[in-house]
Amino acid sequence: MANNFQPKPEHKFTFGLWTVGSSGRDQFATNDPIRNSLSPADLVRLLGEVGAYGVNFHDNDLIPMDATPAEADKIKKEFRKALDETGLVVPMATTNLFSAAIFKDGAFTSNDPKVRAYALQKAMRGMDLGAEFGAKIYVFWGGREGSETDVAKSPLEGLKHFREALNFLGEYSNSQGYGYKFALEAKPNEPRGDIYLPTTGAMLGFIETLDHPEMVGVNPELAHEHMAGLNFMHAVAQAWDAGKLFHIDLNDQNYARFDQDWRFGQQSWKQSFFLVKFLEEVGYNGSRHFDAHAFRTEDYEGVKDFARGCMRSYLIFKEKARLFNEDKEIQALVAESKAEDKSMDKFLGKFSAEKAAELKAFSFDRNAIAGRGLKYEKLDQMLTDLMLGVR
Ligand code: GLT
Ligand code: MN
Ligand code: MN
Repeated sequence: MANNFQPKPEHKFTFGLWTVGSSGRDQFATNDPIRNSLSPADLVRLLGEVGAYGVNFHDNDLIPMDATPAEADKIKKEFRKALDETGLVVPMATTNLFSAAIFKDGAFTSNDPKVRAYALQKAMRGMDLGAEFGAKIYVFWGGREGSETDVAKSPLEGLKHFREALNFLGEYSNSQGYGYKFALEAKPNEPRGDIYLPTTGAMLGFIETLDHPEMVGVNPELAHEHMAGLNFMHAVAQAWDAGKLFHIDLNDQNYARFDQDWRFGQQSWKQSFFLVKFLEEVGYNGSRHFDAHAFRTEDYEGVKDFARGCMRSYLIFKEKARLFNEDKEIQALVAESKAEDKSMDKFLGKFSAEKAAELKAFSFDRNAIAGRGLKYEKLDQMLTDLMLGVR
């Protein structure tokens, strides 16, 4: 039977409450929302209907900031009921450390110790809430951790404070027995002029300076690396290589724009193909989280189209990757381009003094090696043909 690209729980497709719950409001709009807010429980039902596996949330996506304890209890009960009804799970939770006015100049990296302490308090409470619903991954996206001007804020101090906060919260997680893995999400700018630790690569370097680097990894987002003009799959590969790919935010984005958070697969077909191929080949086993929004042209039927589209595109790329790997002509060219040649084995790999001496004495035909065509043009066009359905 033809692949019908239906999402199944084993695909681990998840969405944030803030993604399908987006009202379509933007900076240029009047206050009237395009889509009326749905309750967290109704958003879970919507996700159940389209076939998602899980739902993630910020503390305040679930419980509004000023809710009374009684209101919070009611929301939690309804949310739990919707999870039970639909079978959805909550693999990840996070704290909103960017919307409230108090975070105007940062949360963990604010110069103001009261703000830093408040941010820690909010993060601990958010971790309690996530743990209540079984979350095992805790994301930190520091949207306000940065500056527009460096006149009075030091990036060095910022890093020190960010490190202190993560060390504190790591100990908190352990002291409560939550067993969280932290996933740090980078973004180069927006809402700040510059955000500290702007790329996944920067995060990976920073993690090694923490007290418990083993519990901290990354949550790379396609749109954020594309904003920085980078190759997302390469960033993800580096995270994987470091054993740090704890979570991933899939969406889409034109290069060199502000954060667009589009439906996965909308724009960057080829990059997304290589990404999915990579994730499937290495056996990434975490959530495929869609951190994206439906266009503001849409009603809730359009939101469902958006969510289904994210998952469908992922499964199409996965199928195309399978076809790419099973295509004999393509694979013959891939093998040819790699120029497998055992004769160099004696020179490569681990250092030894003999190896080095022998290699230094060896004579290479540099022009002959350089003159070999690699057939990437042919292969790449074959991929285009495959993607566009004419192969
Ligand atoms: C916000 C941001 C995302 C982050 C979310 C987690 S919130 O929508 O744009 O990239 O992943 O805090
Ligand atoms: Mn984004
Ligand atoms: Mn994100």
